[in-house]
Amino acid sequence: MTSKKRQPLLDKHKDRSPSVIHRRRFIKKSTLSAFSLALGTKLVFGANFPNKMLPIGLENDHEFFNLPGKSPHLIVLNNKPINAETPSEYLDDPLTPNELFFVRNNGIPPTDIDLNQWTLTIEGEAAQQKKVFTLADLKSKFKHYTYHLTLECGGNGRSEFNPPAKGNQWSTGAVGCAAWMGVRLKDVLEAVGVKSNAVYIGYYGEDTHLSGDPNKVVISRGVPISKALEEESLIAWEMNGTALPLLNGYPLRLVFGGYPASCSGKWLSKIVIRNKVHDGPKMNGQAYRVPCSPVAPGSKVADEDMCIIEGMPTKSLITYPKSGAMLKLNQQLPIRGKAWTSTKSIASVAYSIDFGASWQECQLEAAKNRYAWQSFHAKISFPEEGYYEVWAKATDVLGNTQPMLLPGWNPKGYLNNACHRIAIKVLKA
Ligand SMILES: Nc1nc2c(c(=O)[nH]1)N[C@H]1C(S)=C(S)[C@@H](COP(=O)(O)O)O[C@H]1N2
Ligand SMILES: [Mo]
Repeated sequence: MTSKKRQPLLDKHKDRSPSVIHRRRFIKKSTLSAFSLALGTKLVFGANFPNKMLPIGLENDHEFFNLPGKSPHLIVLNNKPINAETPSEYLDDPLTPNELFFVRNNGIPPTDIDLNQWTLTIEGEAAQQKKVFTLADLKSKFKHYTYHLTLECGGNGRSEFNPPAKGNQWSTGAVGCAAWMGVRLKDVLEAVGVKSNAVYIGYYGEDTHLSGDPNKVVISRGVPISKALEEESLIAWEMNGTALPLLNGYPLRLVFGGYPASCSGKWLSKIVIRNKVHDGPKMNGQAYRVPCSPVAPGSKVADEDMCIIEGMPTKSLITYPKSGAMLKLNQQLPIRGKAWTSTKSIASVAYSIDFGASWQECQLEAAKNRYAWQSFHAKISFPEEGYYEVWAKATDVLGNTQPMLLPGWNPKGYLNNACHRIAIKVLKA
């Protein structure tokens, strides 16, 4: 395992003070000139630069690593289990290609998969009956649907937490949007029969626990029955027109746009319809939960004060250019990106080149369907040569927007929807 982890921005300062995320102070002149020296150029709008942050022009590049069926451009954070994220500049396509789609495994994917033997069992206290479907049954008995659905790991952006949160140190790339094809979960559940006391569904997959113990369940999460019955909630076997990659759940998985991707069970073999909140591994304790009320950074929070994450927050990512791009003062910089929300849709995306002192609107495209990400773009002119950062901020139709710095600290490092930023150097014309 030779992949180098990306340096979290805030950790470099080893400053554990909670004031870091609550207050912005102006940075010192001496710090400013040190930054300018290291960058080899002037930090324009440096006076607006948030205290305790490092210009991203000073970040290190990552090394490449190879995964089966995956692009060498993915950044591998761990290879047992496999966890790999997509650099922001590789999320520029309207739909994320399969080989660039992030991977978040908690265990070991199944091997020797026989499509003729694969079955999906539906059962549970709130199921009218137990039913077993073959893949052929699912494909022939139900109508097929395709939706563009954004999947984002609940821990995406964890690397910016301070104090740090344990777990994969995702930077910005545990997200992607693909065209998923399969059958509606709703149609399958209704064919089995959902009792009126149904509260939740839970999934089981065919991956193996890291311990190798065949009786240990790797992860078994789920969603409220209302989410399960939404039109866009799929049992999918195709991603962007071809079979799911093995690492993304081949041959069958759940896909719930808008919810933490941990709900979208891979290598799917069983769904339980529960008469209470599902209680499989990683539904309880601290996993995929955040404090029910905000806590001070670094707090210990009792399990009973933690609440299950449901909708993911409104967020955006700049996907072009790559951070560190250079241009001349007489040129305009085209920028592009994606914005997504678990509410209805994104209403606007704005960019700033002066650390949030002022914002300009981007052009925004409509979503293909609910939970699909939306593309945005703009053309930027810069007032003088030097170092800049371009920041992007999305706002959804309900008015939910993104904070510039890490929002509510939580023990496991979930739900970071802080604005994304890229470094730009403007040279003499
Ligand atoms: N069976 C199974 N399903 C799983 C997981 C897993 O480890 N095993 N990981 C979950 C988590 S935490 C995430 S973020 C998503 C990642 O989906 P992807 O690897 O296709 O990007 O799958 C979810 N479904
Ligand atoms: Mo996840």
